[in-house]
Amino acid sequence: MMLNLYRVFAFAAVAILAVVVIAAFAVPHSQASATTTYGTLTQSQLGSLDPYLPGTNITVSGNAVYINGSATVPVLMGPMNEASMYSFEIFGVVNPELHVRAGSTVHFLAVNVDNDSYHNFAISARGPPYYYMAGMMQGGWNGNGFLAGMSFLSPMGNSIFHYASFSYQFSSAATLWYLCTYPGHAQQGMYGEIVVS
Ligand SMILES: [Cu+2]
Repeated sequence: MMLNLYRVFAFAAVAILAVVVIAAFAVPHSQASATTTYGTLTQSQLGSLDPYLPGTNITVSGNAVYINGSATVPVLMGPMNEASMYSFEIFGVVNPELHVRAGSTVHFLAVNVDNDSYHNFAISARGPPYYYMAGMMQGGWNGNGFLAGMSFLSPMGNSIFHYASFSYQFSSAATLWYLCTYPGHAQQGMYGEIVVS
């Protein structure tokens, strides 16, 4: 009898553990790749990426960028040629609306082109208004509310640009947001909408 009771407890413990593990890996709406990779680019490497030229499955119209299937999307952070340092530039559009076809896997390559500020690029289900500590309000870039992201990237210097990249699958219809979580930046307007349909 005691033995059976132990078996019941053991089974219950394993079942609870399984539920906890599954819950920990469950991500609403979408699924991010396991890793964000980091590195640097020279000026000529950045130029050869041609971050202004829409590639496969990309069309640009007005202030919207349409991602019509799996694609590579370079994201310039803090472009010096724009009016505000609190901006992203994607295929020449400042803080564009990203319209993503559901099911697409997007490879984001975020490059800090600002010469005097840290930036990052995170994806969140939580929209504006954002507070000064936009990252803290969601528990850090990989905490609750964030679906994908990266550490802060150093400003460019000596023609060396810091980048981070990750792939993200937009698996089903959703309204999401991208933002910079460096203190004050999203609050100042460094964000944009992602419409998955
Ligand atoms: Cu920023």
